[in-house]
Amino acid sequence: MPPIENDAGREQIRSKIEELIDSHQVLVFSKSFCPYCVKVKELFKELNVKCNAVELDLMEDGTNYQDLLHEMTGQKTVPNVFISKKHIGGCDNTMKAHKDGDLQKLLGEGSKAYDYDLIVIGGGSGGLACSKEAAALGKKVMVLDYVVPTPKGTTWGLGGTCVNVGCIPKKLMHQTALLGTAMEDARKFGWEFSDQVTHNWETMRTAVNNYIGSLNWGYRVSLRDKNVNYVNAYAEFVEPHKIKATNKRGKEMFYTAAKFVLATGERPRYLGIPGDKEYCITSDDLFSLPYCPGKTLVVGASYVALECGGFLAGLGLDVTVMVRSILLRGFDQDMANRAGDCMETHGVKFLRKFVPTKVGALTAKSTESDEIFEGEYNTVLIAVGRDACTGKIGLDKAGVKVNAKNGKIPVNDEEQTSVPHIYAIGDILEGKWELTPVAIQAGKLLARRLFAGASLKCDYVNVPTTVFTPMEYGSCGYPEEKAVEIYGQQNLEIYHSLFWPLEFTVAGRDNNRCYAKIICNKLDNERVIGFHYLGPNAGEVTQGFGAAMKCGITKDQLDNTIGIHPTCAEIFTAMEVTKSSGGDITQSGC
Ligand code: FAD
Ligand code: NA7
Repeated sequence: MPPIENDAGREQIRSKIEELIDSHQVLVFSKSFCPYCVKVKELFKELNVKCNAVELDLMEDGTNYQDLLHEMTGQKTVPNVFISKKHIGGCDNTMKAHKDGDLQKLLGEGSKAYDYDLIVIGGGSGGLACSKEAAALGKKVMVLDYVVPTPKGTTWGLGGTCVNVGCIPKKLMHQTALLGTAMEDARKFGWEFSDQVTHNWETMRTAVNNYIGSLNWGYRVSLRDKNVNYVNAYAEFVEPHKIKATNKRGKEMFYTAAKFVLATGERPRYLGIPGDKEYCITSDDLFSLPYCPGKTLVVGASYVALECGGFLAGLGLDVTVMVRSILLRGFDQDMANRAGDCMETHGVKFLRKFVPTKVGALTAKSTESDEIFEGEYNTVLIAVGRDACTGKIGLDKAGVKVNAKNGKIPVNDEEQTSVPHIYAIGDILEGKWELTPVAIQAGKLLARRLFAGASLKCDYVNVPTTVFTPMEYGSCGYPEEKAVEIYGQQNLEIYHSLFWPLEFTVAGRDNNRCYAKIICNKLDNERVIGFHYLGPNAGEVTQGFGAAMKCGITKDQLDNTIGIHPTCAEIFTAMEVTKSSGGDITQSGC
């Protein structure tokens, strides 16, 4: 790298150095091979203090940085250490400051300059995990959580989407539907009960919401036990290190912190057509709906739509799903269509290639012709995607960059935003999974890196997931289309099989509807790069194979695994038919 040629270049580097110093409690300009630098970094590790090292030898313009540091501090050598914006010096000075107790004082003062070491905005899956972990590491932490009511006025307690209006009520209502199917099966197994079996929406809703209430309370208690200061208020930045918190009575408070984590999640999108906010509900309203939704139109075809449509039909309701284009965009399409077919078998109607144009009396238009559809429904449930809650939290005042197209926040592999002291996790991240365990893992690991000198990053690869449609679909790794795009059809071997769960045989249902598929990379020892399962208990089945894929399981290793009989999961230990062979995949016995 040539020396800096002009004043503009010099000023640019100076301001980068100043920004680094300002935004890190401990900053070490270092060289990766220097033993004195290693010693200093080790010291901070022992002190459990996050040390941010700038390795000058690994930077293209590292020499220029070193020259300017010389100019700014009078010190030419590395390590060149700053704590809470104060220049400490090199290795000897840092060790001496530690011995004299000055270092600890400075570290303390750094955080005392702010009200908190960490403020987390959003008390959902990611925010709660991160704030509790940071507090457990001895940091002073505040978490703010506030639910903006839906257009219908629905609101809920602490814990975010998953607990209140996502995974938890969804899975419990899915279970309610499965019990209905189980009751039908039960007659075939000899259970005798009156023909008059009905479902009571209010009883289910009350039971589910009581359970959610207990979880809300549990979260409050655990925040208190862990010394996290929880504030039920809406937070927005007013300065890079300062937020305004407005509670539901409109009272404003201001708080500052050295670091921030954004975990504000997403909220359902509306259609933007006449009547949508007035007449429609979203998943944010459904789980606490005071009345049974009755004849329902679900608009949208991704997993929230199919899961909700699936369990409503399972409760015996008349359900139609309006699909704009395809089912489960982003998922393996072969699997998505099979899951859709099973929904049809279980009574869900599909209205394909239509989009609504007006609600009240519902009108929709075809995406392919001039055809107009009109229908009457008791409830229209919109599930056409979710928007990141990043537009009204003052990110412009903090300088955080947002993708203007979708409101998502781009971060580096340490969940750091464009502003070094502000981090983001969970559903608001650009290009990452929108799943509770992912938000939790990212939040926990982030706190450990920030406050315990840890280095482990959240691994977003091979994340197992399950769609809880009436026939559940579990997957891990690549969808078939994506695998083909990346590796080429000729380099893949796909093994597949239909199967009939033993439990379904006596019940006499869903013969050869369940399906298993693995995608193997021929260039890499037939390593499994895609796992797909359509059948009962998909979450339970997929979890273990997710662990196996993390360990890099190959087809050979699957073949050498002895199955557990009689189960559904054992199908993966005995997959012989390749898709390319076109061989028969129907199953008739064990
Ligand atoms: P959230 O949990 O959404 O939490 C964000 C919190 O921040 C909310 O409480 C919000 O009100 C609050 N907030 C927002 N702005 C502010 C502000 N300015 N000030 C204060 N508070 C604010 N995931 C799974 O893993 N499995 C499933 O089965 C599953 N099912 C789902 C079903 C449905 C119907 C939906 C909608 C989602 C489902 N998810 C599922 C996804 C899962 O719920 C999310 O991935 C997860 O909740 C994301 O966590 P988060 O911390 O990013 O945000
Ligand atoms: P997704 O995954 O964003 O999918 C949105 C679905 O809605 C998809 O099927 C879209 O069809 C459809 N859509 C979008 N806009 C419209 C309009 N205007 N009319 C009709 N249909 C439309 O949303 P989800 O709510 O299922 O899930 C979002 C996240 O929440 C998910 O990742 C979970 O983590 C929780 P398309 O395929 O684009 O034609």
